[in-house]
Amino acid sequence: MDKERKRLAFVEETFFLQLLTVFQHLFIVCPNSWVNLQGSCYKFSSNALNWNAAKSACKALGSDLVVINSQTELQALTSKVSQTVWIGMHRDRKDKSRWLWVDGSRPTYTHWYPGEPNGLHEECAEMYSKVHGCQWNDQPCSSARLYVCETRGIPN
Ligand code: MMA
Ligand code: CA
Repeated sequence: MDKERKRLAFVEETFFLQLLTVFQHLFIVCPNSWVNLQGSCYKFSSNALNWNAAKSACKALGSDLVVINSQTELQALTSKVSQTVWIGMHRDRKDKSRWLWVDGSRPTYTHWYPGEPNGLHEECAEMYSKVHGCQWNDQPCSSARLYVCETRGIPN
């Protein structure tokens, strides 16, 4: 009986956590001029900067360049991206054939444009606009681009 009670408690907890995941955007508040998408807050810049300056600009706002973890997240962003933007992915300085997100994680989900990445001297990743399916390109970090910052929301 005790075993059954524990099983039910587990089912209940799992169900509750899933509900929370689905509705977390309702419990998250984003700062003014940030967009709330599925529990994260995104800011679409109106100025173009090189990749490092873009990263610093996000840091100054208490965020970082966007980390895109899934197709779901990419699809949520798609309608907002009308020009090419920097995203928070760069080549690993220790092994230029590998990529890293700004949070230190290795990309699992990627969305490269056909034929990309194609340049070992193109060490930063940009995301093309929605008309190009928001696919990604490796690009010299010195290029000036709009950028997208991401931060976790403040619990409501
Ligand atoms: C540019 C540059 C590259 C990209 C190609 C695609 C000419 O170089 O943006 O990173 O791979 O275009 O044609
Ligand atoms: Ca490229």
